[in-house]
Amino acid sequence: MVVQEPYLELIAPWDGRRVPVTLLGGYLGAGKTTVVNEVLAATDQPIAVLVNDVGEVNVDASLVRRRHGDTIELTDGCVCCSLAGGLAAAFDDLRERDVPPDHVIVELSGIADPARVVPWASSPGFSLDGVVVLVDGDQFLERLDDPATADSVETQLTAADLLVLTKLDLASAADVTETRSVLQSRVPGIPILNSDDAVATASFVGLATRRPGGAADVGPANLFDAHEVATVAIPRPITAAEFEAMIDALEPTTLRAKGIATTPDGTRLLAQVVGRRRSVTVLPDAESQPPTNLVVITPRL
Ligand SMILES: Nc1nc2c(ncn2[C@@H]2O[C@H](COP(=O)(O)OP(=O)(O)O)[C@@H](O)[C@H]2O)c(=O)[nH]1
Ligand SMILES: [Mg+2]
Ligand SMILES: [Zn+2]
Repeated sequence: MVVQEPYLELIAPWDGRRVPVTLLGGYLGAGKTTVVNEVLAATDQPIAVLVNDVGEVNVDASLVRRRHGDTIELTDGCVCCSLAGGLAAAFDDLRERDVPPDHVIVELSGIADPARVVPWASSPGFSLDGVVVLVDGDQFLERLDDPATADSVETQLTAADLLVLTKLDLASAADVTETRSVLQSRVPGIPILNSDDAVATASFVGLATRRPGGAADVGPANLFDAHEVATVAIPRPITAAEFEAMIDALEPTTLRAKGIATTPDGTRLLAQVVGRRRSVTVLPDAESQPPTNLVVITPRL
């Protein structure tokens, strides 16, 4: 539906004020939730966060909520394709609030094409502040070389107003240099920041500079088709050794997996898998973290 501007003024809440929306994209495991938490930790402003996880369980939402009350979960589908209605409903909920948040950050699923979500961010009461796409400094080149993932990664780049390199502590200087030069040749003219600089300057929540012509061409929603999302039950309880063995046994082709387990003594363990990097760590505040199933994303063959 095309909404004419005068009509839009009439139905826009908050005295016509429009809340800026940042779309935060980037491939599976690029570091989106980590960056959201860093941004929230750096400000006292009321920021609403919409978190989209494609699995049946939204592990990220609980990891964000741990530090921030104002989190809306969008689970079991991707907001750019199957869950667009859920995203619209989330914006409707925000619009009904008497006091608007200062800013909305949408953590897109790792397989979402941000360009497809742009129209929602400009619905009445909201305006798109910018599309920030994270690039995993540790694994980007590998993902771009892999025919199973190259298209998804490249489509996301095209939608960006700002690119942010993450995981610089894991990447070699040579890889970072090459990643930057590949980005400059694939999507020329899009600024590239390092994640620590971007978070420090809060480039995310005050971007306010849409790239002219950015995210214009929206192709068919097909990134999702290239991925298989499975939910695997984690035995409750499970020992740390058993959980680690379960994570180690995941297929080598696994692109992303995550889940929260509980041990016989009630300790919560968080599994994080991004490609070849796999970790199981103890979650601090056990009480507030219910265990989940394991969400596993692999290429669809
Ligand atoms: N070493 C390192 N690990 C990171 C960094 N950013 C994220 N990670 C880890 O990468 C994994 C995926 O991060 P997450 O923020 O959940 O990525 P998302 O899937 O894009 O939301 C987690 O295990 C994070 O702890 C970073 O800058 N350095
Ligand atoms: Mg996340
Ligand atoms: Zn999608």
